[in-house]
Amino acid sequence: MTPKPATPLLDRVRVPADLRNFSAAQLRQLADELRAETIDAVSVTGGHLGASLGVVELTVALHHIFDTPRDRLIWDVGHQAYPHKILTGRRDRIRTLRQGGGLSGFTKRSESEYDPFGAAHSSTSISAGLGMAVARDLVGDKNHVVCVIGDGAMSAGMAYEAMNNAGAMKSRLIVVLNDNDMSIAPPVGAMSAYLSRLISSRPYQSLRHLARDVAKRFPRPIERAAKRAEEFTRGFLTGGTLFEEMGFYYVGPIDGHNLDHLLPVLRNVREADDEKPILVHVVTQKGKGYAPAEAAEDKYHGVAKFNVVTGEQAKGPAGAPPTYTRVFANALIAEAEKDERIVAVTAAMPSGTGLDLFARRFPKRIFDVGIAEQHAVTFAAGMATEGFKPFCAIYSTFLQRGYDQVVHDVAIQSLPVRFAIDRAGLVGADGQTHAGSFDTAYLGCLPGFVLMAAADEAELVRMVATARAIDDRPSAFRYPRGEGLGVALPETAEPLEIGRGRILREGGTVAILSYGTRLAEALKAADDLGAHGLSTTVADARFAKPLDVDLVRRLAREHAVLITIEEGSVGGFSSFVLHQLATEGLLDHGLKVRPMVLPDRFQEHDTPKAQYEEAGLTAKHIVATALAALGADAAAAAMRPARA
Ligand SMILES: Cc1ncc(C[n+]2csc(CCOP(=O)(O)OP(=O)(O)O)c2C)c(N)n1
Repeated sequence: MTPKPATPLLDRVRVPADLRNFSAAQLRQLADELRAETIDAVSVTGGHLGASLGVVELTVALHHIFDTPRDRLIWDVGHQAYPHKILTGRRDRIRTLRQGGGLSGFTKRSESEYDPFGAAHSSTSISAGLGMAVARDLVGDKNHVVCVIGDGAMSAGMAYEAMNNAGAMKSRLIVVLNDNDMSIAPPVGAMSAYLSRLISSRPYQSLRHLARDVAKRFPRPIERAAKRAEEFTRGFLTGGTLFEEMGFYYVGPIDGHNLDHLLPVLRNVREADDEKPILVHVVTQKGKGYAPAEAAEDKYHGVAKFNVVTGEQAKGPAGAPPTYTRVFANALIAEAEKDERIVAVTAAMPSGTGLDLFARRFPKRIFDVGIAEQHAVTFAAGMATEGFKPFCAIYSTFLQRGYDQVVHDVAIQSLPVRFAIDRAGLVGADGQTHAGSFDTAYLGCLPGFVLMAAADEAELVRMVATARAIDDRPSAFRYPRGEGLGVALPETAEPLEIGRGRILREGGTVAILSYGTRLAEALKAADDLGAHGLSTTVADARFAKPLDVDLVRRLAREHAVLITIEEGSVGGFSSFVLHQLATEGLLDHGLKVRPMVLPDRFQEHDTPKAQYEEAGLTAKHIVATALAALGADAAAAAMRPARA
């Protein structure tokens, strides 16, 4: 074990007020200690290390200059907020990050008054900050609002909507653009290219220039500025940036690891009382100060537990089955070999969705559109109108952002966009904000959609083939985070018959109709119920839409209890089954239907196992549901022969 780093100054900081009187030299040392503490903590918990290391100095500077929590500090995404958490009263729990019962991996209002806005999905900070600034103005308060947003997050529409609005408002707002020239993967798009040009055309300004530049712009320190202006060379050019055209004062670029630059600039920005938003362009390095992170291709965006000395990350068990993500990617590549009209679309998640593998094989047929799910969906719709077969791979949780585009641009026009919905269901350590709970509900209500859920990785392969074949309407298939079950994959992927489920086990009393990943638990439950003498049918619906109504009818007519189970919210598969049963009058004759869905609350982060337990979606819960439905007497009677 590596000895824990000595942290004499950090030990003195319980809340940011404790560092406000530190000298510049002390702040520099504090930053070093904070970096060491962050590395040490994340080596134990895993998490978003790279982004946090890139903002260590910025975090120290912001809390030194601004009066948090009265001044509002909003971290976009919130994945870079570990140093912020350490400085804001949460150091004692920092080694519980992302663990059950521990700190969230993102900012969260319920966790601390220093987190004025919760996040995890990107590009919300300027909107939220502007709302706070305008609210402040309405009540006549004077506090500052500071939003820190990454260059990757700047690729999303929301950021522009907010800047467009902010630039036209007479409200004081400070936006710190944390430009590390990285998203999770290298950033894409014209804005990214623009920022690179901006940086290369404006070398870091000297401290004297920065001070003058800032002073010159803001009326409040106008006298000082006037005095200073004489000290500086004439003809210094400022302005003309895109941000200025949008109504912001632009300050920068500034070396975000140099406190000697950050502190005076932020101090000046704080003093400016102009009724106008300010954008401070700060250049940082993702993974800064930890060699393995700096050297990693993704700058250690998200890591497992790791050895601090070697940087080696903990690996999963050897010989583990491939992840669903990888199975999807390989299946899509196989389909694309056969069909040159297949193209793939990702919204800044090439590695997360497995499409980096597709990109290696078909570099011209993959489109990374940036963190821009709305655009990704409509872009895919546009390609579909031209006869291409777009597979739009987006996590369930992030597709929420593109919902109107799914409805208006894809579904109403019945365009054959294929949605590959990764991370469907509970996701473990990333918690509430990343859980893929709602896609079946929010897509299932749309006319014409074909919806599938994979029960295992072999099913996923077939669903990719099925989606390719569906060329007259939109389709989606959902699959979970993590590894498959280890089942053999089909040599050739046969498309499924649309709207047909399958029966895996025939029984008499109880029917379990599973949609997606809980099928293995349903089979286990059937074994257990068998041991109780209850003969159980297990079926895999495969499709939520169109629903296999023949299968539903049969299960309803031939069993006393029908349990549906899915890894999704109410309003999804079970609701469609219940709707069908009610419509056909199949509930009128004593059938006991028990829908098992995710609980009607946002579940906290934890291990997946603990989350399933809490959700009540395990074999044990299915058995208990069946027995309770049958009633104590019936269940006891059913159990008797098993014991005899
Ligand atoms: C709407 C949405 N889509 C995708 C993601 C996944 N995601 C998390 S962080 C990240 C990259 C953010 O890049 P940047 O803003 O530059 O911050 P950095 O990690 O470089 O500090 C992405 C794509 C997300 N959080 N939200």
